[in-house]
Amino acid sequence: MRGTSRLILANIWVAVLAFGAAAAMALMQALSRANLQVPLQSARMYYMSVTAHGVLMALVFTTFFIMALGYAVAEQENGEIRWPKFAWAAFGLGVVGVALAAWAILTFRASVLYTFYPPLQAHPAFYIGLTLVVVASWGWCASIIASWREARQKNPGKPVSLAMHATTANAMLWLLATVGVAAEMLLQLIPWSLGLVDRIDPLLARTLFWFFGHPLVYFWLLPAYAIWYAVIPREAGGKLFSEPLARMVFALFLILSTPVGLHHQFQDPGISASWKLFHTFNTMAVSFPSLLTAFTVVASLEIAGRLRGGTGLFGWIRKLPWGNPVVSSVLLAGLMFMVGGFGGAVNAAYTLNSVVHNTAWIAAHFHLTVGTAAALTFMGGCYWLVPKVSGRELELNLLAKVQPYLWFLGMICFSFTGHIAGLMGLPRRVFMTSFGGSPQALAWEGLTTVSAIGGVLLFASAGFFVLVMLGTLLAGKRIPKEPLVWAEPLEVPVGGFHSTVWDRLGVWFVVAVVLAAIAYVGPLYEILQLERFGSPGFKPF
Ligand code: HAS
Ligand code: CU
Repeated sequence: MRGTSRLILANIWVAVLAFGAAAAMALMQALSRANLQVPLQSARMYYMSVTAHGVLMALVFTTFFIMALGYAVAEQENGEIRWPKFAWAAFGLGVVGVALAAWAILTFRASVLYTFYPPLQAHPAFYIGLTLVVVASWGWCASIIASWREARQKNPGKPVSLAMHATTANAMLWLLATVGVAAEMLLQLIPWSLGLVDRIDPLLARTLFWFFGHPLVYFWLLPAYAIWYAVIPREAGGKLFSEPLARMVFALFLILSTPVGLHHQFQDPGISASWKLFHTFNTMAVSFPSLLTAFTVVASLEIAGRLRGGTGLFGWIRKLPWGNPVVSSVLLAGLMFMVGGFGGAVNAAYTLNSVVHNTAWIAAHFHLTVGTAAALTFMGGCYWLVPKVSGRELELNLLAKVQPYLWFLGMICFSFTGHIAGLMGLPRRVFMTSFGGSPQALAWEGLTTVSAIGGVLLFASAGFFVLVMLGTLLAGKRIPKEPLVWAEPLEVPVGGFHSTVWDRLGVWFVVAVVLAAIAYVGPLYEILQLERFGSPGFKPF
């Protein structure tokens, strides 16, 4: 097996194992929130579990899959990745980081949830571990950006593939985003958890966190979009509707992903309404490339459906290969994202946000976005990528076929009820929802029960995915390895201003840095002007 394939599969292994462990945690939580008895149930167990679930799913599964996909794209582009030894070292560092953080969480030393807001305080190993994962991901960024530069230098005047363009935009976005969390870790959380300082400023920490936390959601989304644009049209038997439009989408995400973080802090005091409004405008702007994606990807699917003999206004939808799990996972992920994206627009409106903030609505929102648009696409992406890279046939095909549908059904039960219960006032992140049998709690009892059924279906789906991956990686029938082949555009772009301007990612990165600075210098200045008392750490669980 060639070196890069090993590196890709090593990343996939970490992703799959983290996903399996996190899925088991989730089952317990869904049952607990429906007030059903689960073994070892307690608040302490619940908050440990929610932390493990959030960190392993949202930070470990995603990041390691994204790194695997990125290396595969870069290898396809140039025949090899740049700085492979360095990339291996980064992988090793990432694994050490995950092990440290997982140790702290599983030994009840870090029940601070995946947003690790102070003044909840964790063991230093948790913060240091996650910081190592971030540093490791910088190694990935360096290798990807160097590979992108090499591709451009080798073929001057010729654009890199759309998949490479998307991956590079994502690496740049990530470099900018992680500045926020690195500052929070190094200047605040790590010294405070080590006892070097005894107080912390939660508002400053939250602001640095969300500088990172919003672009983080696009760091998850962009690889999914890369698959939607560059893989799915071909897999479905069609062509990409417009390549220049797709290139523009990724550049727009690079520019607009960061100056929006305050939409997570609408309810925080100490930040003026005008800055919140500025971030609201930017949030609406960053929804635009997703609307473009809905248009372009659905148009590409329509081409596929019609080439397969579909007729009439909607007849093409039936003709799509719904039995191919690579395609069905994306079709179902996209359908759910239509709802999740709509919910995002609700969140982003200040007044509506005050209704839904910190309710079950938010957890429902992000299970449709990162939990389905991204995660389900990544599972479909594994079915597509792993056989090609490992030279092993996909095993347990039937399970793979059923798995996306189970996820879809499970998420409908889990998420739709979560949205409704959230509107009724059910808080997010509470461990029992009965509130001593209050009348309000009786009203959402039916909903949390359906949600728990959703949890069971999701757990089954997750189990199927893990089985398919283990079967394939360990015992799949040997087949020749295959290169990654990207979807062809309907019309080959003929160059010109619109086709090339979006390829200048270096320039767009600079624009992104400037815009992020404009959006954050003011609020940070305001926060630092406030009289600050700071808080000691709390470890309630
Ligand atoms: Fe969000 C909270 C606003 C998108 C993730 N979001 C969260 C949290 C997470 C998250 C994890 O403004 C919770 C954080 C926490 O723990 O506190 N979000 C938005 C907006 C968008 C959005 C405006 N979010 C995402 C994505 C995520 C994600 C993407 C992860 C991957 N979100 C918010 C706000 C909050 C928030 C506030 C804070 C709330 C609070 O108070 O705490 C937009 O980017 C959405 C744009 C999307 C669309 C949909 C386009 C539809 C497409 C589907 C095409 C269909 C196909 C299928 C391909 C406009 C592209 C075709 C099928 C056939 C059969 C034909
Ligand atoms: Cu956000």
